[in-house]
Amino acid sequence: MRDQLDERQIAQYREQGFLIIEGFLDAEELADWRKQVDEAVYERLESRDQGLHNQGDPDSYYARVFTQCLKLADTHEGMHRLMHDERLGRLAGTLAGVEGIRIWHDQALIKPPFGNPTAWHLDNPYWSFSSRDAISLWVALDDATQANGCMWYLPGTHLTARPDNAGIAEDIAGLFRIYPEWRSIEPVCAACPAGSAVLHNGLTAHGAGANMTNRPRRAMTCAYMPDGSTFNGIQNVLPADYFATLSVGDPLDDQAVNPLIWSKA
Ligand SMILES: O=C(O)CCC(=O)C(=O)O
Ligand SMILES: [Fe+2]
Repeated sequence: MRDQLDERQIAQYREQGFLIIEGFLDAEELADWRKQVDEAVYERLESRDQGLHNQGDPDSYYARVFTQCLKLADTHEGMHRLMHDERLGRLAGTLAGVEGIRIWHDQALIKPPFGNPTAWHLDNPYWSFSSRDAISLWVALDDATQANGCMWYLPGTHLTARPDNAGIAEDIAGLFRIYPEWRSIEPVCAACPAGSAVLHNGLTAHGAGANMTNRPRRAMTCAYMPDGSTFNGIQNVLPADYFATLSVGDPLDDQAVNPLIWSKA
């Protein structure tokens, strides 16, 4: 795993709000990630539990943006091993410049053959904590190309983003009605070979194109919360029984729900 960062990469991440690391996984690691993700996604979609995936109505527009399976580390041993790797936490924490990293949620995002584009959006405003230092890891399990729906970023938007967001809806450009000043920023394509990692700040505007090919575009992602983050009142993926115990301002430090996978100290 190419998890060592140099100063240039850290500076680039802080300035642009995203960073591509090609060759992040070696061939053996990539084969392992593909196997665990394929298995965990298959299991999740087969299970009777309709929560934590978006394929309830597989013909809906959103189900055709990607097959989304959340929190696979909670139900699949191989995914638990991959997602709890301290090296991922250190990488995310070093880029974000924070003292500790907790998992917010992992999610497999598989854009199906001929899949819809992923509308421009921000991530952090969906979540149950508000932080300018949230960070996500997006690992390409297939070559991510302009043909099959690679990620695109609006560099620097993490510095001016507000809590306002647009949903991942049919209107790919809804975000630009909220942030018209971002229309003049040139989008950057994050095409990358399988095994690459792309990291982005939870407030960096991003989206992905349609999949024009007849093969899936698989990605495994994990969203991270800086240790010390507090509850903002939004439920998002918090379990209902835990959510019911929380008041705004409480630290989100439950090890079972948001495991600390790396700490600087
Ligand atoms: O994979 C995609 O199409 C979108 C990914 C995304 O929005 C994310 O990882 O935050
Ligand atoms: Fe996103």
